[in-house]
Amino acid sequence: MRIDILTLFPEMFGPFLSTSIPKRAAEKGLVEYQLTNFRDFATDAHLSVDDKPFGGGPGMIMMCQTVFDAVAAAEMQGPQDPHPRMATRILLSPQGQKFDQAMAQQFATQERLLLIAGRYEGFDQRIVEGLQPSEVSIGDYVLSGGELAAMVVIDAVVRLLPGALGAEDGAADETFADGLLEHPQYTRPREYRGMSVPDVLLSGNHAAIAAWRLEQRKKRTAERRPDLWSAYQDRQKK
Ligand code: 6GU
Repeated sequence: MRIDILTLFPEMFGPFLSTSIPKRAAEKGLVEYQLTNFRDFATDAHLSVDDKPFGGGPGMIMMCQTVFDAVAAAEMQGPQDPHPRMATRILLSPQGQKFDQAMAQQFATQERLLLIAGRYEGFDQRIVEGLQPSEVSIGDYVLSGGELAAMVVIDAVVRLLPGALGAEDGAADETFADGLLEHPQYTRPREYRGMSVPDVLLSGNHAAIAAWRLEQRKKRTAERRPDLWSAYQDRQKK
């Protein structure tokens, strides 16, 4: 997979892409990252990438030309094969569809992703019309820009690429793969400040452990996430 990231702040991505699983996936050749700065495509003396909204209002709007040119330049780069020239384009925006595990799984099947992270009050609507990206939000709160959202999407996607997770990282059948939250986990010591590890986990009885864990997952999901719990129950009925 090739992932292009378009941003005004490429320096935000350095530590993220060179740490842990995103880094190891690149080292294993599963993914290649390419950063592009919109500013490099500015054409005026001030290197403008934004302008005031028509009709008035607060804040500044990402303008068309730098974004269209940056996308065209990024998609021209990179090997044609196996990467198709046009990427699956993702524009990070609070107006987007809410990101979830199913979306991460769909993106993980693509050869080429291109993430557009903006600052300011948003994008000129003709960017959305002209580039036809998937508009993605990571939740109902306001960030100062799309960069953190882009990192969230990249992290969730890259760990799904076959071979990205070592055995010690656990498999992809964790929370949300089957729609239940995770069960509680314990490690040494067996007792800490008067708190003990549940006996069943020390029993060596694998069937009993699996049954306990499933019960815990259901209990947690029912208590904490009624939305996930009803969806799970609906699926069990089918
Ligand atoms: Cl994708 N961008 C911004 N600026 N804020 C957000 C977001 C994205 N998702 C949630 N909040």
